[in-house]
Amino acid sequence: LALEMDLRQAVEERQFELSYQPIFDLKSSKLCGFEALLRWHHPERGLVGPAEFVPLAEETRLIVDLGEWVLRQACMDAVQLPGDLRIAVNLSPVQLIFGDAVATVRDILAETGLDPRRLELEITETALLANDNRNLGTLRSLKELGVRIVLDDFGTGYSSLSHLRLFPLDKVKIDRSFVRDMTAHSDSAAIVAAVAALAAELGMTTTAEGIETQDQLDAVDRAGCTEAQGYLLGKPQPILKAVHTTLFRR
Ligand code: G
Ligand code: G
Ligand code: MN
Ligand code: NA
Repeated sequence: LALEMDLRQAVEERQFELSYQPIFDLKSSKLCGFEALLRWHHPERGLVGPAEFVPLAEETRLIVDLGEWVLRQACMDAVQLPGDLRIAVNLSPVQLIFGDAVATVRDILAETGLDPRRLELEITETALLANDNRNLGTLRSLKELGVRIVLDDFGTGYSSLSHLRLFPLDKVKIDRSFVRDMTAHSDSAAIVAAVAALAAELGMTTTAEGIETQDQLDAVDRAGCTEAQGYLLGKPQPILKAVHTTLFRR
């Protein structure tokens, strides 16, 4: 309850910040863009990660307001970046169900002038399970705005291959648990290669998450993934730092 009150106040006082983690194209080794990751500067606890407060923000639906702030801030930051770079924003299923996601995204794109093709919305499979038909309609309307829809954390939880053809997805992010095991277990390598091939066959690209070693980077490249993200390639950082450390490496 104390945390809930803190969180309400934090949303009002905007005690949040976005961290940006770079995402690279595997073939060209070029920077594709950044994923925006939410951080809370708690007045007493210091920096708090989303795992500690996003579930509560979802329960209390504070995530609707907070998520709108994230989207606006990320789009404002994105327009400052070179025009070929994309920005990925995580959307909670609660935003899809209880927020007016389509109107919010449309308004923020208009407000910031960001080219919709540069915005990627990351959703998890929970969002596809909950309220199937309505969320399918919402995703279709979002796509009509010109943004890209990305399925996050694929392979965990309630993954279903049918989601890949049922929902209008542009990209699949392969969960880091598979990447972690790839170099030790050929099973995981086979799964990643199969998902990458299936996604490509269905007209989607793939991002391998959680790349921490050069061996893992080589393995996801061999497996045919399109993009890679992880501590080896760049940690989440404030926008200016993220841009400076990655743009100069391009
Ligand atoms: O950055 P970190 O590894 O702590 O993120 C942990 C989890 O929080 C990830 O699953 C990530 O998708 C989620 N997350 C990060 N930022 C946001 C956000 O802005 N909104 C939502 N809904 N989830 C986020
Ligand atoms: O679920 P989502 O993919 O949105 O989660 C992103 C989270 O993963 C971020 O909180 C980020 O801090 C974390 N992350 C990013 N790269 C790595 C990595 O190489 N290893 C691990 N363990 N976590 C990572
Ligand atoms: Mn994500
Ligand atoms: Na993920």
